[in-house]
Amino acid sequence: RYSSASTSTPKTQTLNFNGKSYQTDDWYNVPPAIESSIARLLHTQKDHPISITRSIIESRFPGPTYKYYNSFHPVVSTHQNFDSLGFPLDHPGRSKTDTYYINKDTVLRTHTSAHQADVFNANQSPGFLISADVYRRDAIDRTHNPVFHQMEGARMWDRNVVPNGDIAAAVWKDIESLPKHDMIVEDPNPATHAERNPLQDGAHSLAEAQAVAAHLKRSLELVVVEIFSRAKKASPDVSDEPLKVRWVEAYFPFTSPSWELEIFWQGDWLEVLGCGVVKQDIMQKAGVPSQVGWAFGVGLERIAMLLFEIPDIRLFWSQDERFLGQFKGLSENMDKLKRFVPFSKYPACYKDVAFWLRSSSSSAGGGLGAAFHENDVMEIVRGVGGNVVEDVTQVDEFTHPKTGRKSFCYRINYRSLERTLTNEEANEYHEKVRQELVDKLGVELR
Ligand code: FA5
Ligand code: MG
Repeated sequence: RYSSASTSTPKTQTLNFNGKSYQTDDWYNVPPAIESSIARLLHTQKDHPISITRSIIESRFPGPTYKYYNSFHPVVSTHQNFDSLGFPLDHPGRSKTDTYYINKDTVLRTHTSAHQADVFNANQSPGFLISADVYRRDAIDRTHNPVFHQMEGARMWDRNVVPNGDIAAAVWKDIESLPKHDMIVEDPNPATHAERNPLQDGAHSLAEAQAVAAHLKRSLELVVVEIFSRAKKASPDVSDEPLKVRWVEAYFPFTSPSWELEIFWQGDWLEVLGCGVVKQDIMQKAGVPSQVGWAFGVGLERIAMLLFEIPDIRLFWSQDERFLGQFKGLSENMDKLKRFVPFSKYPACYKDVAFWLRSSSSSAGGGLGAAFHENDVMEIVRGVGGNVVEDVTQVDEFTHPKTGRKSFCYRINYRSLERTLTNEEANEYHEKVRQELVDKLGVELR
């Protein structure tokens, strides 16, 4: 699939995705394990829990009001992923430490919002859902994976089409046709807050923002109700801890006001989605200035974990029959959902690595490109260990009182989901990690 542009110094390559070729440059940072995930398409894989979760959420947003898009390719332009959404040029999300680049203008999408503007522009239905794989250089733990799936949802009302141009009235009328629910939801804040969660002055009246927010929140709460009633049916024997759900104020460059929805799960608040009232300049730039509405982006793994009680996000990538076999036939028979029964965990193997930073990268802003970023450690560990790494945590940080040099210690938990790792194997992985930390980050091992 690769063809080197130059045989002597294969610095740039031509990569082909989705019938188009791309020339890599020195922004290219996609490791093979990540690139090979592109072909997996878990969200459309029959009987896969991610795909089942997608269908259940879709059932809460019926056609023809909502149109579904499930086959957008993950290679997108930086314009789609960032500019069309109003990300400032210096936004940290654009950096190589956070995002996988093919070249300076092309990325693996970091969120399904990358397709918002195009679908707004196509203007084929008042609402839509986009489900897709997304890619981020991120921490590694049981709820974070560098490849995961999101569903984007949006609903618009057209100022030129609603009776008397009254968006608020039209939205409240649509709220009335949504089911009610009796789930308790913490939502202590008013719809807007002058500093933290501002109304888009000049674009929407307060009444409009409140109506759109109410429709958005009710629609998403109904998703939670749907998921939990199914989860409960799937494991009736399990203790019924009362469901705790809350709305939290949030910030996104492309919505205002904005919120995140959190669900209390296994002793902690788990963020499942971000959402808000779409900024009017996004609609303007997308060529649909008279549309007003909301958008959300939900993490499908997070919802699937709640639905099936799947304890570790890496399991979704398992090809093991003990995993996949538990979901066979469910696509055709969604009422037969069963809680996931964990197969026994193989033993954990913890290894620490401690190192000094190059002196130039210890101080903030020390040398262009030299700044130390934790995601680079994560990426090296992931590149070496792949799914054999369960998590990576920083256990120590130290600044030498005299020299000002910084040192860090990370603890890596090596544990396979499919077999017992021998200590020799874990050592082999760990030795490679140590070597790459030196080679790629220039650290000095302690
Ligand atoms: C976004 O990605 C926004 N695009 C969401 C949005 C859409 C806001 C439309 C407003 C309007 P965020 O980075 O918070 O937001 O991610 C959304 C969800 O993806 C999170 O709530 C979480 O459920 C999931 N998620 C984020 N990072 C990971 C990860 N590394 N692994 C698994 N799930 C993740
Ligand atoms: Mg978030």
